[in-house]
Amino acid sequence: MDVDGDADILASSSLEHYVSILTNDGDGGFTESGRVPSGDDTCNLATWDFDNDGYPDALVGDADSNRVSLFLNDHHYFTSAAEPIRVFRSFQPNMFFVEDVDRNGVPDIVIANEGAHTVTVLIASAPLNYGTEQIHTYVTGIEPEDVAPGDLNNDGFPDFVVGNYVSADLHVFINDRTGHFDRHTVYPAGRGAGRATVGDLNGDGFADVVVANYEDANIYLYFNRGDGRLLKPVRLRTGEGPGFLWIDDLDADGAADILVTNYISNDVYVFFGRPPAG
Ligand SMILES: [Ca+2]
Ligand SMILES: [Ca+2]
Ligand SMILES: [Ca+2]
Ligand SMILES: [Ca+2]
Repeated sequence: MDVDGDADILASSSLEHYVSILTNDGDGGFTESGRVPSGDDTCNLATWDFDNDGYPDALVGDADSNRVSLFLNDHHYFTSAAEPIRVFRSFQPNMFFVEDVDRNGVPDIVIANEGAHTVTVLIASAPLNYGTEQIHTYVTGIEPEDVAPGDLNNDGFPDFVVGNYVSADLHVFINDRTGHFDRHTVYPAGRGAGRATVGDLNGDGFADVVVANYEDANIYLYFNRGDGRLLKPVRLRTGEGPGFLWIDDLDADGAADILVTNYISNDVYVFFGRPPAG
């Protein structure tokens, strides 16, 4: 948030109606240095430098007021940025991400509308210019909870995956290289399929997908066939209520690992990948 090279944090407080900006002191400590107004039910936030001034800006979703709001960084930790400069309508927004989906050099926004069973793709023609003619809506499964980007077919254009909680499936939307996503494939998932994330689990250069099945207490690993299509999933048991997922090489042995946060059993599982032979 203050472009000093250290990782900063945005922490949301639904009860207090703001999102705290916690800046890294450089020695592992964090100081609250700003607050972005939010709503009654902050669902997600994302940062990106939308106006190219070198300072990350904040996109804040509020499921209660059905809005996703864009706040510009005023270089003083948002202290004077009380009003969003753009508000995007949604119906119970859940997760969203920022990515340049049409590769025109300008960031676009993709929002999962949990209450509308759709995903909205907002394409900007120029910085901050999200025109109404460039809003595209795609039907998902029932209650899309998460939407996550990744290039599934290695064509250089971001695709995205959607975890649908009630229909218990995974939708994979492939980019047609113009930022449109008219093609999608549905894969069965478990009960309460919610959080989904994309990463290369087996190091073959193709992005794989992990879905957390909240009510089944497991995760599904879908390996990429090498053409953007996914294989039948591998199941791994987790704690109760798996939610947040993270793919990274946590033990630095060259193989991707999976971290899962279990909301009901209140613990964290880490599945370590097998390092490449030799
Ligand atoms: Ca900025
Ligand atoms: Ca773009
Ligand atoms: Ca792609
Ligand atoms: Ca792979």
